[in-house]
Amino acid sequence: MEQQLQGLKAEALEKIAAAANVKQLNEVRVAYLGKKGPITDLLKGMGKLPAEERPKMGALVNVVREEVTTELESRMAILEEQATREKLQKETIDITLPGRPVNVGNAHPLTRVVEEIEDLFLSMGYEIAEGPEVEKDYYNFEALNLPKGHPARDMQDSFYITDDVLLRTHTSPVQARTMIEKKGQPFKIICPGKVYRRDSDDATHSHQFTQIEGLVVGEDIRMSDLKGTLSLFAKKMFGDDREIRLRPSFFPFTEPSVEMDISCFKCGGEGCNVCKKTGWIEILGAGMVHPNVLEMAGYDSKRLTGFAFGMGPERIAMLKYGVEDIRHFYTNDTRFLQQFLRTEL
Ligand code: FA5
Repeated sequence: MEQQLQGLKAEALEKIAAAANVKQLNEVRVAYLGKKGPITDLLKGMGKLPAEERPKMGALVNVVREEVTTELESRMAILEEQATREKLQKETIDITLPGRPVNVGNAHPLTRVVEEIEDLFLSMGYEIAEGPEVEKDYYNFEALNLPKGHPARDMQDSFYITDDVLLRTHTSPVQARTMIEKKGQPFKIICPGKVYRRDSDDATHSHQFTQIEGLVVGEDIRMSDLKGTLSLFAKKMFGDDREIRLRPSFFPFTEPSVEMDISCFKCGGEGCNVCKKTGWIEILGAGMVHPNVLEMAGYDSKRLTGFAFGMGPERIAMLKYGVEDIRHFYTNDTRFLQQFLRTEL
């Protein structure tokens, strides 16, 4: 039996040395040391030996088993290291390969313009107000001094839902809503939002677009306050060199009413294709709040006055970034939108 044991040991050690990889070595382990292996068999067969031989043989089997195990473990360490090395070699990264571009989302250019304008007015103590896009005729027109049948309604043809409900044609209804909510108290708000008109779509007109309304009501609010505020706005959006010009205009809800132009940022006022050779670009409508509008919303127009303005961020974004067609903002063409990823706006 001792001879058989030594034979087994030699055989096992030979196979361990010959194992070329972890898998083969594990097969050797199972074959020689496993429950059904020959060494276990020998241990099981000990019962058949004479009692005096058992301790000697038992010790011998254990020594052989330990020797085989130790040899197996050290071979295993070598093979495992070899396997890791081979794997690493196979997995080397070619750092000269160009990386795959990752698509990074970004705020829409219109959102950026609106947020920039919001930031400016928030820094001057304005609050941001909101109003419904599906609006009552009363707030969209009547409360703004545009009774039914008023000819100025034609300038803002609307989408009617019923005779008295429509998609708002401008953000000005938020003027009336806010005044009613503020119950005769002074305040400063801007209101960005979507508006709708039955305009035919072209390069500068859309049936749905964005507006930002501004309204300040308080004691002793004057036209010079409006002019100063708008001048600051123009410089912030278009650069310190910009001048503004107020031209007389007409809105039923403001008196006097003006339209504001900025000096052309491309030619500086000399005349070019952007400003249609006039040196000026129209930006927004504004004026002093009409006393009727104040009174209808419960304000004492003798004590408090106000100014209001309404602008189209699309037009501002078009001027700021040189976008030649308003429809680019709505078609979600990534080739258009991606230009705003790369540019530091
Ligand atoms: C108004 O809507 C007034 N509510 C503005 C106002 C507010 C005046 C407060 C006085 C006091 P207007 O119709 O001009 O005014 O429109 C204002 C701006 O909206 C325009 O200067 C333009 O920038 C933009 N706009 C008007 N129609 C369209 C359109 N179809 N597509 C894109 N932008 C438009």
